[in-house]
Amino acid sequence: TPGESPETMRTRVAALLGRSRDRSTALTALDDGELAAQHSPLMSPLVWDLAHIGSMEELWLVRDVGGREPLRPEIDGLYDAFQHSRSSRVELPLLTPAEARGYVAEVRDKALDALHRSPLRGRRLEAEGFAFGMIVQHEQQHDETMLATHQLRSGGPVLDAAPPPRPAGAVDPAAEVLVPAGPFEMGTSAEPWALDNERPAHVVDLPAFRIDVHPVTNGAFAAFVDAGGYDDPRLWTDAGWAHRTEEGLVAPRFWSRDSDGTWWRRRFGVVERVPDDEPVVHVSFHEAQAYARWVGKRLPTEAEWEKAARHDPATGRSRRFPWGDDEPRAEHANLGQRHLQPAPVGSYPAGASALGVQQMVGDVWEWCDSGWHPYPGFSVFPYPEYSEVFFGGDYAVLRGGSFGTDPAAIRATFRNWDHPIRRQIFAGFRLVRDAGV
Ligand code: AVJ
Ligand code: FE
Repeated sequence: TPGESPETMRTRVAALLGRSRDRSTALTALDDGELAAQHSPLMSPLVWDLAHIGSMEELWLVRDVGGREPLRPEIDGLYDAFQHSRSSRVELPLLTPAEARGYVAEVRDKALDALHRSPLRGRRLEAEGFAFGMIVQHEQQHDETMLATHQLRSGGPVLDAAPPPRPAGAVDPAAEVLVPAGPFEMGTSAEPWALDNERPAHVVDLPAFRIDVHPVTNGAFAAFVDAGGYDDPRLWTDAGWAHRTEEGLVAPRFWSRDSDGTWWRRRFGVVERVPDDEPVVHVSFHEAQAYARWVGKRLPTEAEWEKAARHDPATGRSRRFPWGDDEPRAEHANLGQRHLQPAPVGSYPAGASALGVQQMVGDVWEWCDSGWHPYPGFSVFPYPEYSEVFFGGDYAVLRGGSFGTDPAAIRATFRNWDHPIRRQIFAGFRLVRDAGV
C-alpha cells in the first residue's frame, strides 16, 4: 500500500500471517494417524507440510530478517523439499503432529518479534515487508496443496463451507470477446510482493484474438467425453496420448458414470452429481489441449491470458486484477476456500476484466500453452529454488488461482506451473482462437 507507515504495515502483515495460520490449523485438524498418512503418492503427509511451513518461516523471518540462531538445526534437512520427494516423505522421522504444532508456534512468536523489530525498509528483503509477504504466500500455497491432499483422502467430509454464488440471469457459456491487436504491459516491476518470476514489467505486442468469456464448463467437457474424445488419438498430442493411455484416462479425475450415463463426482468426501454449469476442474494440460482441438480452438499463451485479464483499452494500462487495482473482495472472485468448489460460470460479473472476460481470477487455475520460462530481464530473488531451477523443465504455466487460493497469494501477474500430466490440482482452462477465423 503506497505511503503506508511501518506501524500500519506491521498490523496488516500480522493479520495476514494470522489468517494463513488459522487456515493451516483448520487443514490439520485431523487425528494423528490421518496427519502422518500418505493420502496419495503425489502429496506429502499433511504433517510434513505443516512443519515445512514453519521451517521456511524460520529460515527467512527468524534467521535471516531476525538474525537469530536456528531453533532446531537438526530438522532442516527433513523439511527441505529438494532432499526428499513427496512420495518418500512418509518414511522420514518427521516431527509428530504435537511437535510440529509446537515448532510452528515457536517460530511464529519469533517471526512476529522480527516483524516488530524490522524497519520494513532499507535492504531489499525487508523493504515493503517483502520477506513477510513471501512467507505469507508460501504458507497459503502449502495450504492450497493441503486442500488438494484433503480432496485425495478417502472417508467422509471434514471440511465445510457455504455453497458458491449463482448467476443472477441467463448466461451464454459460449460467449467470446475480441482482444484487439497491439502492445500491453506484461509482468510487474511495481507490485511490492510480486515474486521474482513475475518481474520485470515488459511490453508484449500480440495479434488480435478471441477469448472465451467463461472457463470451459463440466457440461461442455462431458460432451467431449460422450463424443469419444478420450478414444480419438487425432485429438491428442503424442505426449498427451501417451499420458491418456498409460493412466487409462476416461474423464476428469474424481468423475464416475452410473449405469444411466449420469456423471457423478467425489468432492471433499461428498458424492454428488456433476453440475453442468461449473468450470471443469481436475483435468491435465493434455486433456485441456485435446478438448481444445475437438472444438477447433486452442489454449491461450500466458501473454494472451494476461492481456485479456489486465489490459484496459481505454487507458492502455495493465491492471493489478481483472476488475481494477483494488484487493479482491468477496464479490470479485471465488478465492480463499470461502467455497469448496468453483462457482457456476457468470457468478462474478463484478470481477470481469476491462475487456469483459469473467472469472479469470479464482474458481480454477487455467492451463496456458506456455512452458515455464523467465521474462526478459529476470533476476533471481531471493533464492533460486523458488522459480529459477524449474525454468525449461517439463512444465506448463497456470494462471489466475482457484477457489483454494488465498487473495494474498494471487494477482493477475502471478505465475504458477506444474507438470502437464497433473490432475490433483484445482486446474481447468478457457480457450482462445485467432481473430478472423
Ligand atoms: C509455485 C505452486 C509450483 O507448491 O511447488 C511452495 C510453490 N514453492 N514451496 C509448489 C512453492 C516452494 C510451488 N508452486
Ligand atoms: Fe514450500
